[in-house]
Amino acid sequence: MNFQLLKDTVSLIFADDKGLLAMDESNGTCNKRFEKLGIPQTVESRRAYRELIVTTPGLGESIGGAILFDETIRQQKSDGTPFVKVLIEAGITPGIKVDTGAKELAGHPGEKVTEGLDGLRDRLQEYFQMGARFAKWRAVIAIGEGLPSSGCIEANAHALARYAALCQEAGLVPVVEPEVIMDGEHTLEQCREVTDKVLRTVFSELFAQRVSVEGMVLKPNMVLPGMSSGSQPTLDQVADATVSCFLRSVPAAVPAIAFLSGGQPAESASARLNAMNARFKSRLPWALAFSFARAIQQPALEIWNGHQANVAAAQKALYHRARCNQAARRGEYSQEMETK
Ligand code: 5MM
Repeated sequence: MNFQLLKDTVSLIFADDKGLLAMDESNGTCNKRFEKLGIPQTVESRRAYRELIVTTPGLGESIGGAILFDETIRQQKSDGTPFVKVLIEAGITPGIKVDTGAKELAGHPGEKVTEGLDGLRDRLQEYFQMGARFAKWRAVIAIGEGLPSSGCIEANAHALARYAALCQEAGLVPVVEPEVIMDGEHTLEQCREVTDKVLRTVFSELFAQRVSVEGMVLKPNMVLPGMSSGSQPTLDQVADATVSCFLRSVPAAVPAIAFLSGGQPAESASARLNAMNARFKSRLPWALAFSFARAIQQPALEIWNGHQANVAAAQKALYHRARCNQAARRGEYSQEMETK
């Protein structure tokens, strides 16, 4: 394992309070987002949209790494320049989603396990040669009546750890994403309990598989009540619950925590990350950063709406959200940034 390379990659990605842009939607998810807006669900539409993202002027000021999907890492701009080259020239490290999706977990109705370990060692070597320097794997944990089960948490944690060990062997930083999803009526406290249990199990498996936690990134959910709970916690309540949960369950040796947004409105995701950094940054062992997909992309996608004429306006929106989240890393984000 080239431990120095892993550490250097993490430092590079999160330097200057930058974060990650998740643009690793599988074709199914990308098509669903296009369908809602009436955008054609074709390879060319997906390529054109990804070209819009990677060519956004100034994106590298606040985005240190971009997570790509297998289709995207092989694509080029309309002039033939590979996306990977465009990103590297913009100062953005390319990464790759390597799981093959969450599938029904046998014997556990309503629960899923993420697959993709078969052949992973060879795929990682290929992605490294293509220029990727980090990889991502997402596990999905649902809260509900009797859920999550220990079987689901353990199966997902074990797979995350096996994936992370293979990544480090290949020189890729593993971005370990155990997502406790926001669907449901659960309370903030229930989310905190489940997130705590999931993180403890994940780190126990990571240590068992000899993953070097200094050379990884954790990509977790924020601690939030379920979307159907009707509860609207304050920024301070979210910041307190999330940070106190992580202080108990995430080793201090982990260099960075980069949150997913999970379907929160874009401005809420920025404001909540900001509240955590404004209140606790100087006392935390790890950097608190972002790895948002929807909370960075959604406004830009809606403006673009499949039309070439809207590209520049969409890029401005993307740049703006990325800057807001960089400010949130510094605890300097404010509502004024949205109205200026
Ligand atoms: C981009 O969405 C990723 C999942 O894609 P598929 O379900 O299509 O495979 C997802 O892993 C994403 O990286 C994270 O969940 C963060 O996205 P959000 O939108 O929650 O910030």
